Amino acid sequence: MIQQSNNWVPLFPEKASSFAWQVDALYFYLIAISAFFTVIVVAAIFYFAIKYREKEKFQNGAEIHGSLLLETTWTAIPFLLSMTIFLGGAIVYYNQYRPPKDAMEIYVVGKQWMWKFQHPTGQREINELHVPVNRRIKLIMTSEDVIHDLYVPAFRTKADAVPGRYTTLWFEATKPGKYHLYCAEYCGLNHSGMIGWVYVMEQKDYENWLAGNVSSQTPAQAGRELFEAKLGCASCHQQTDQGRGPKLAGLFGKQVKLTNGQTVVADEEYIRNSILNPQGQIVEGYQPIMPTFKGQVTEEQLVALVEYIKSLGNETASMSK
Ligand code: HEC
Ligand SMILES: [Cu+2]
Repeated sequence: MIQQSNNWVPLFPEKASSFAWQVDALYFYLIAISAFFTVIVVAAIFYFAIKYREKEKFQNGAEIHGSLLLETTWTAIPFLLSMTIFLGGAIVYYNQYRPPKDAMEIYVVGKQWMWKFQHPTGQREINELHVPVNRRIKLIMTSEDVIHDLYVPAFRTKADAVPGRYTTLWFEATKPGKYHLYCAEYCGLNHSGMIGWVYVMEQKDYENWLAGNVSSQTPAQAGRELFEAKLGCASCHQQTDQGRGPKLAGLFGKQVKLTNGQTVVADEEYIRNSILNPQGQIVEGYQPIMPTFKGQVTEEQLVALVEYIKSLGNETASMSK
C-alpha cells in the first residue's frame, strides 16, 4: 500500500503534501550551501598550507594591509546568502503555521500512549486518521497528560500537542496512500509505540468511509447535551442577554471586552479557558460567578463544548435543519 514509486531520493520519505517540496527545497538549499563552503574552505586550507609552507628557516612574511574591495565582498556575499536562507525559511514557516480559514477541522487528543482523532461529523478513531485528498485539513490538538508531538514525515510537518492548551497543525495531502504517523516528543515508557497511520483517500472513498463508521453524535451535538443537560451551562447561559451569564451565540471569532480593560478574540483557546478557569478572564458587565469545570470535564468533552459554542455562531442555519 505504501507508494514509494516516484520517490527521487530513496532515503527520503515520500512527498505527499502541498508544502512537502518546499521543505525539501529549503533543506537541499542549506545542504548545498554548506557543502559548497566546506569544499572551498578545505581546499583553501590545503592550498595555502602547501603554498606558504616553510621554505627557509625564520622567514618573515610580507605585511598585508586592508583591502576595502575584499572586505566588502566577503561581507556582502554571506549577507545576501543568509538573507535567502532567512526568506526561504520564513516563507515555509508562514505557510505551515497559518492554517487556512476554509480548512476542515479535526480534533486530536494525545495521551500516553495513543492518538485520538475526532471528525467534524463525529467519527472517532485511534492511531488512524482518514482524510480526503486535496483538501485542507486543520488539526486542533491537545494532550491529556504530557507533551506529545504529532509528526507525519510524508507531509513534512509536525507540531506539539500540549496539555492545557490547543495547538494547530494543517496540511493538504496530495496523494492517496498510507503514511506513517509518529509521536515525536519523548513521552514516557511506550513513546515508541505511539504511532499510527494516516490514510489519504479520494473524496468519494472518504465519504464511504465516513458512512461506514456511523457515529452517534457529532462533537457539536455531544456538546449541546453537556451544555443543556449534564453540566447545566444553560441555566446561566440562555438564548437572550437576560441570563446570569452572557449569551454565547455568535461568540466565536468575536472580540470580547474583559473587566480588566483587555480585549481578546474568542477562539478555541479562549472558550477552553473560560470553562476551566472562568476567573481568569471576566467578561465586562458580568459578575465572576461562573464555577470552574476543571476536573469535571475530559478533553473530549471540552472539545465537544467548544464545537457546540462554535456552532452557535450560525445558529439560524443549524436551527432550520
Ligand atoms: C453560575 C452560572 C454559570 C454557569 C453554570 C456557567 N457559566 Fe459560563 N459564564 C457565566 C458568567 C457570569 C460569565 C461572564 C463572566 C466571566 O467571564 O466569568 C460566563 C462566561 C462564559 C464564557 C465566556 C463568554 C464570553 O462572552 O466571552 C463562556 C465561553 C462560558 N461562560 C461557557 C460556559 C460553559 C461551557 C458552561 C458549562 C460547562 C458554563 N459557562 C457554565 C456564568 C455561568
Ligand atoms: Cu507521545
